[in-house]
Amino acid sequence: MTEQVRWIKRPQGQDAQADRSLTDKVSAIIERVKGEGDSALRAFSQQFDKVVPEQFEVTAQEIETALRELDPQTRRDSEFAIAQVRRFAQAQLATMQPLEIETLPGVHLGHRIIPVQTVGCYVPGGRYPILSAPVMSIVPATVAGCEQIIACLPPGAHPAMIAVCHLAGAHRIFKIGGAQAIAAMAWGTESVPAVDKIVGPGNAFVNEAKRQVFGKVGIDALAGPSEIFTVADDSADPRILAADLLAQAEHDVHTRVGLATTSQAIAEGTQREIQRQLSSLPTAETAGEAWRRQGEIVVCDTEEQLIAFADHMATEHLQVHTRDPHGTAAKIRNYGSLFIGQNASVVFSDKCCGTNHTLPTMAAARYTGGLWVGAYVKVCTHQWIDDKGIAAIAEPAIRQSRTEGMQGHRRAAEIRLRPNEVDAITS
Ligand code: HSO
Ligand code: ZN
Repeated sequence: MTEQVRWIKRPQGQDAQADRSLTDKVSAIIERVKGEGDSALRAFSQQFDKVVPEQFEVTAQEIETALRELDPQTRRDSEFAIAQVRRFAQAQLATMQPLEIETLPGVHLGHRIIPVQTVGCYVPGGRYPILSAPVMSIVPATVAGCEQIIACLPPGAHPAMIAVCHLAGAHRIFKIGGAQAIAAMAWGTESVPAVDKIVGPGNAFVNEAKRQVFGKVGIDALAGPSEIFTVADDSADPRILAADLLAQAEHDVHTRVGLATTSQAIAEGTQREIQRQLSSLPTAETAGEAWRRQGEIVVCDTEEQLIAFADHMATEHLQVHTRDPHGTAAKIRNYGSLFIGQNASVVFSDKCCGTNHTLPTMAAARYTGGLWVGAYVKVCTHQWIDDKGIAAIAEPAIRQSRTEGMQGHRRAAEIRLRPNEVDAITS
């Protein structure tokens, strides 16, 4: 694929290999929290956050203060985002229906949609106090009907983040950050209840901790740095392409931003626009470095090549700026979320249009979509079989068990077929 295209700007290549010692550092943190509970949390809080909260759980009083200090317009904007995310999650949940079906005479199969009982939402600190982050992990949990939703955020997080965790519907909020927060939610401590599933993005420590506790608890996904890719034809506007690429580039110097276009003029125009816009962007230090390291622009000959390139990238956010964006979009299969047409900027999903902004990165879009209400429920099957059904399925089950040498299984099936001969079959 990549041989067929012309590169206007290539990324510098993947960032340096992950720090191998990270695995060991994180497993040491998890083991200590698992063994020592709150006292380990206090030690790690001191070590990493340089502060030890008097108590880890945010009190009702603190929530009240955070709400009082929240700027009223900021509160309304967060409530708007919460309402949109809730509305879309409710509609998505409505597509998940229980099922009852008789697949053979007397063989009744089905499934139920059951909420995960307890979820832990990790809310990252980081460069910006991203108020939509708690909305994206907490609101779908409330829609799914999870009984207990807890949120953990670093002790240094802005109080507005606490206020939004509360507004989004968290039942309990804890001032614990990093790998120690993940360990606490996975194993439980004196203060923190153990949860069934942990969701939400975080830094490299948080990610590695989620990887290590997977199995003890469920996790949503492993989040890497943000990514944006746009496919465009000659109808696109380089000023808008550049603005969207730089918007995501300001997240982090590791953000991966790219453009594939069938137009040489759009490619060159976008490159010029990026430099022009960087000169006045207040976050240019980060965005410019991300562009320098990871930015890429390629020119393709045909729309088919554009589509193949997009599928190859399997990017977190994929924007489509072509004359027939719906037609182009329909042909693409690998993306975390798709932004169809010039109006659909990633920023709207990032903040408030209602789709979830927690999306697969690092080409995970080949095998999964993003965080959604479905991640907070389990689709659990059941079956019931009446006498007619036994006639349909017992013989194949008995033969299969015998073939496999599983005589216990053979008996269990056979006593259903000949209930009057239970003693004989089982001796
Ligand atoms: N683009 C980020 C989410 C976000 N950006 C929120 C700004 N606010 C997720 O990839
Ligand atoms: Zn963003």
